[in-house]
Amino acid sequence: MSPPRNPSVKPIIMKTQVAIIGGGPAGLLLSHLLHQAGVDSVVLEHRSRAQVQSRIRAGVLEQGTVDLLRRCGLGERMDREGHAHDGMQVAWAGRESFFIDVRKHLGKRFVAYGQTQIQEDLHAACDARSARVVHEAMDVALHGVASAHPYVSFVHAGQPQRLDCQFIAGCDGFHGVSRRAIPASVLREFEKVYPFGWLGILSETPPLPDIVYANHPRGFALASMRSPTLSRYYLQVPLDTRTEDWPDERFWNELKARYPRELAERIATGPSIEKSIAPLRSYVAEPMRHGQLFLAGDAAHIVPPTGAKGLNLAVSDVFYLSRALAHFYGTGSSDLLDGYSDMALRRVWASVRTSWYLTNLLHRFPDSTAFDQRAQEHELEYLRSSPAAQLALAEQYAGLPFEPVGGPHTG
Ligand code: FAS
Ligand code: PHB
Repeated sequence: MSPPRNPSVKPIIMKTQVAIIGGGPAGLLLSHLLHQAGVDSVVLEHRSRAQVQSRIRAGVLEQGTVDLLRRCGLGERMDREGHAHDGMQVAWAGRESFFIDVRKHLGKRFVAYGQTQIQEDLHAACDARSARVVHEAMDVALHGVASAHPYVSFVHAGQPQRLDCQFIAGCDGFHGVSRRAIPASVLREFEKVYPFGWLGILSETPPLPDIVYANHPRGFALASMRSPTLSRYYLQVPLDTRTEDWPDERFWNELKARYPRELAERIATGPSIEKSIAPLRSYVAEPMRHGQLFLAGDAAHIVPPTGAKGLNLAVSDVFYLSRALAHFYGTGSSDLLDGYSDMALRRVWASVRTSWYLTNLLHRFPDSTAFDQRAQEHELEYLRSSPAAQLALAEQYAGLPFEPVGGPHTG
């Protein structure tokens, strides 16, 4: 909570072309891309830089994300420390696992490189260009988003401030304030809450060579990594689970129980250095634009992490939005801005569907019937045995190409 304000104190006025709310991956990447296009922005983040940096979240980057980070000069450490994968393993009901070879099917790869590292790289890029990022910006409020002169008010170090701008980018995540600036009469919301969460740990142990998804009668499990010496594992747990009920030994025993023996025996155990629980939900807000306000990333949509899409969707939103804003400032035309929401939502819904499909395929639902169980097993058997089914999943998992300026059908 910000310190009490003196109402007689006049706010300090700042000016920019684009006000960005939120200094997570979406906000800082947008700021970076706009800077490269010669567009000025100011980022308002309500947490400290250290708090933002301390988050442990996503870990898998689609080919499109990898290519974009390289193109905009943010790929050097990712290429040095990231781990490129040709595909992922799926293990189910203790049977031998099978490999979905994304590279064979599509000639694409995906890279395991943590969101934490991306955040560090984005912060370093901000420092290198003396970007205007205000951390601990409190009481952020949007004003006049449907007018020609929108602005953002906030308090920093007890001092009221006002940021005059032409556009506002809402990159402040699911719990941010930007989405709430869209009138309820305009906003359409779509939500699906899953009856379980993921208990995740980070351990300084050598990971399995592949990312391995497991569907087991005891529940879903996932083996991933952050580096050759840093493993990331997840277990499906009931929604009322508490981390304190899961000491490391219990976690490791349960994780091994959900994998086939030949994989379980290769899981290196050790003390956890981070342990947290994330609920699973699908959420989409439409439209992703209202007046001069544009939503990007988790501010507009949430996907269950099963498909490793959340961070990648934030990147594609920001790519489309930065391209549209650069086009406006370069030509005066707002046609790409007018098309932003529809273009971003086409990709959002494709990822929401893929994440929903994988969540239903790989998790055990408390209320599933014997019929549901059989259908799930035969879907898994179809995926194991059908190259066409694997190609369809690989295409979505590796990420569809970003749409060109004219939209999906101008090839
Ligand atoms: P973020 O939430 O990352 O960033 C929003 C920023 O806005 C934050 O820094 C916040 O402090 C700030 N903010 C909020 N309200 C504000 C206000 N009023 N004023 C100013 N600033 C404000 N995705 C995957 O692909 N794989 C995963 O395994 C995975 N695991 C996840 C685990 C958790 C616990 C969570 C919450 C998400 C996970 N995600 C995962 C999704 C995650 O990676 C997001 O997709 C990604 O962080 C999206 O980035 P942003 O849109 O920038 O939102
Ligand atoms: C991760 O490494 O955190 C990760 C990998 C794959 C997923 C989700 C998360 O589907």
